[in-house]
Amino acid sequence: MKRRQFIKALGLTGAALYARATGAPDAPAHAATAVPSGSPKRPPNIVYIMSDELAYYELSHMGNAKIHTPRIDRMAAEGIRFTQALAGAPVCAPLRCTLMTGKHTGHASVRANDGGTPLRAEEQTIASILKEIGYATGGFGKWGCGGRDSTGVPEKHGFDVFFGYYDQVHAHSYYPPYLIRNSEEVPLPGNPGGRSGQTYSHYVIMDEAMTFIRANKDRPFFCYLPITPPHGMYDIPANDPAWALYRNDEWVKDPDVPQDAKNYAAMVTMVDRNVGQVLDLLQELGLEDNTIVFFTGDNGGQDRFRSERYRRGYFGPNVNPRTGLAFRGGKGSLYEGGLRIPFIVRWPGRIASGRVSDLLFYQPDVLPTLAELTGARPPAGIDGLSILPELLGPEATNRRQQRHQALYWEHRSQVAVRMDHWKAIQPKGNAPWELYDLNADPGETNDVADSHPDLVARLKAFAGESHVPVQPGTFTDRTRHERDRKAKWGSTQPKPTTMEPRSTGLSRTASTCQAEAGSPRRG
Ligand SMILES: [Ca+2]
Repeated sequence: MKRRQFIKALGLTGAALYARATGAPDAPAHAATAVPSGSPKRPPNIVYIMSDELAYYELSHMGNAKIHTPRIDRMAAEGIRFTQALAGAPVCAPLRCTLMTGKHTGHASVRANDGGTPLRAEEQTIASILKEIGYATGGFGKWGCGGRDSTGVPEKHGFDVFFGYYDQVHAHSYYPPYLIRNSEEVPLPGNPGGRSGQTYSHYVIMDEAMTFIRANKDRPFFCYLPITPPHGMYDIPANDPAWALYRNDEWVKDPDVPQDAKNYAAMVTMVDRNVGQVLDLLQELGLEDNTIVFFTGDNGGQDRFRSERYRRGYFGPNVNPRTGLAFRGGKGSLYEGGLRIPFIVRWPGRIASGRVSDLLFYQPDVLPTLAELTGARPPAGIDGLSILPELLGPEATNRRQQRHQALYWEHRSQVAVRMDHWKAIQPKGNAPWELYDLNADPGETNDVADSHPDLVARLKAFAGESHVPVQPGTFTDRTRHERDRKAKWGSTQPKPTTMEPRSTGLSRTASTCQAEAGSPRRG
């Protein structure tokens, strides 16, 4: 009997075998279907890179003519790219909650985007279920599911280590006086907060992530990278290698283009380099074939750097550069512009290269996917569905891909339901429900609710069943959380009324200091 058949016969996943070998808790019997083809020496490592705000059409392979993303383009060519991956919420904190817990926003404990609302103490996360079966678990970047001294801190939700920002307002600055590691402050030398300093926080965060991967190369690990670039403030060092890719670009030399827009593009290219660093490290360590790597955005794109000429933003985050077709809305909206995200997965030998999938799914589906992949036990009562059959193929998973009956979102006074190609949305409280056929009308311009009253009634009923009143976690003391929020501008300094633009080494003429960058939308 081949090893693969043997594993199947035992009904064990690689993680279960690993767990038995190490004395970690056994994987549950229900999780017996997910043995990837081949014979893994151990359950796969998982790297989940989530770039804050990077939009669906801001990648070169999606046709963006201004932004350079060679490594992400290559990753997409080597793996699978999804065209209908959706955020679980249109802003940072709630979507992180849906991602971590597998619940949609009608059940999530974090629905406010205030930066510190916590998960409840008993809630399980991707990290906690993987830790149970012996994974090393590390998070690096922006948490957003509970400030310090709350029930939501990452080290109480399965992370061996979480390094970066707990609070989203803290995360607006790349030069804060400190970052956080497992609720303790780690000083960053020479940083006053705001838009300049001596220690660029993102470099430190990426270094920690790479160190984590190296340190855990001999055991299964989950490396969660909810990195903050290109979220504003739009700052990147003048000597970052990303600028080299823009040296010959005419638009970067144009003094009429806001400096922040140039910085934004360079930040995306820095993220692109980071993706390459991770993939190169996995190759160097011989882990490529046993590591599944995700690269994704967090919420839908915001139409940044708008002008008379660029009404949907300078980089057109929600506009298909090849067709001109635009998603309606953007970050913060439950129209497609707020939800559509890039989503690429690469796993050499397990995921066929060059695939493009139109599977409709959203961030709550990631937890059950990783549970099925590893044999971890998903919590009861989640809303997500595993997409592992779509990723690995039905033969590797012994089952066909299930589809959602419907997907659900709520955000502030907006509510939306997606069923196959139909999208019902109530854009604000007490407004009439609208209905769009996304196959015929991906831009959501033609409300057909009046023609389909029965369908609207069904989707409204689904929305009604999907919502329960929010129950967030709690703080024992908000002092340190409030300190983190002030650290955006330095822990002792008041918020300045004007800002100095940062130079980039390429153009010193544009001094636009946009209100958007000064007080970025939360999350
Ligand atoms: Ca975001």
